[in-house]
Amino acid sequence: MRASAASKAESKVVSRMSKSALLEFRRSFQPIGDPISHAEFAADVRRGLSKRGQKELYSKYLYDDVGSALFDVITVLPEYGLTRADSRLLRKHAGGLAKRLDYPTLVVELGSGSGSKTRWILSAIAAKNPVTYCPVDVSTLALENCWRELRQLDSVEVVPLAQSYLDGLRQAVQLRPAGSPLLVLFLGSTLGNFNPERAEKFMADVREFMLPGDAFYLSTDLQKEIPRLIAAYDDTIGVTAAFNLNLIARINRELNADFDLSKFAHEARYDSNVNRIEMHLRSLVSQTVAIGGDFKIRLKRGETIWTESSYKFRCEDIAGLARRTGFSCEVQWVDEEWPFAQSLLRAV
Ligand code: AVJ
Repeated sequence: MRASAASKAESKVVSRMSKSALLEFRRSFQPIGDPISHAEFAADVRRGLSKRGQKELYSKYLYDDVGSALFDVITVLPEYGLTRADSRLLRKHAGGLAKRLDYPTLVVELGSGSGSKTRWILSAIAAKNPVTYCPVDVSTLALENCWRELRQLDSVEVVPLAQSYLDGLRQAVQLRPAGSPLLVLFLGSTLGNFNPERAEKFMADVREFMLPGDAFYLSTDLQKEIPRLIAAYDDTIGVTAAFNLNLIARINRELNADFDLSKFAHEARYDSNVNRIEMHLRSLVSQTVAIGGDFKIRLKRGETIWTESSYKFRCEDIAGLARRTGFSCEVQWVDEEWPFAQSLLRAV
């Protein structure tokens, strides 16, 4: 079947661990993996900032420890309805979901962050069966918070993976007991950070690691009134601005750059042709920035660096995406207060 891509990807794993070795990590916080190399970060920053047209930085780099902590603050802002909608839906449907999926013994969460939403589904499963939970995240601080929080649940074994999504998933599926179902969680509408082609490729890649009957539980933010969306990404006390600016502060810290943060402004805009929020950092003056001693970029006054896209979906978009990537959409739930969907996709 779909083994070719999976085994090709497999060869990239540097250190593979046996199941018993993996489970040994449970006593102290010792995440497996090393998410992003310094060299890769440096190369991506150079490439993105030397583009001749729109300059660009990958949104995954927003989430160092500082960025992840700022994102945790964003999730409790009144303007940012996504996380509360996600939690409400999970809380409401956790019991039904656990039962429908027949109490999976392995739950993998891609981009767990501090894992606060996941408590509901894990405890619903663990009430019936012991479960291994593998949170995958590039922020070790977020992972540690997640581990500390969720390891307290009875019958839940937490195995934190500090890796990119697909590397983490590849590692995690090795823990699946033969013949038992797998649940993969991708919450928070993180799929919306990928452009449509990448989102589809990502879903197909995830599918490669799954078997027919396994479940993929996906959260996505839905299209809604534009002013509401803009407010969610440009809050009045400036937390999202700090979250965005932290990206260039991180480049200063880690790549020895000299971005002057006071010469940049956070900007959130909505492109209604493609239904996405974009975050940018706008250069307030004409300026030159040095990165790491041997690399300089010039920014015109008013020019922007594009730092994130957050696509907004319709329910039927998700069902279509599922169908094209080897899943069927079994149920969909939508929050009443903040249009937001959770979809249960079944690997076919
Ligand atoms: C964590 C990716 C879901 O796109 O809404 C929040 C990140 N960016 N505010 C999103 C984010 C600005 C967030 N996700």
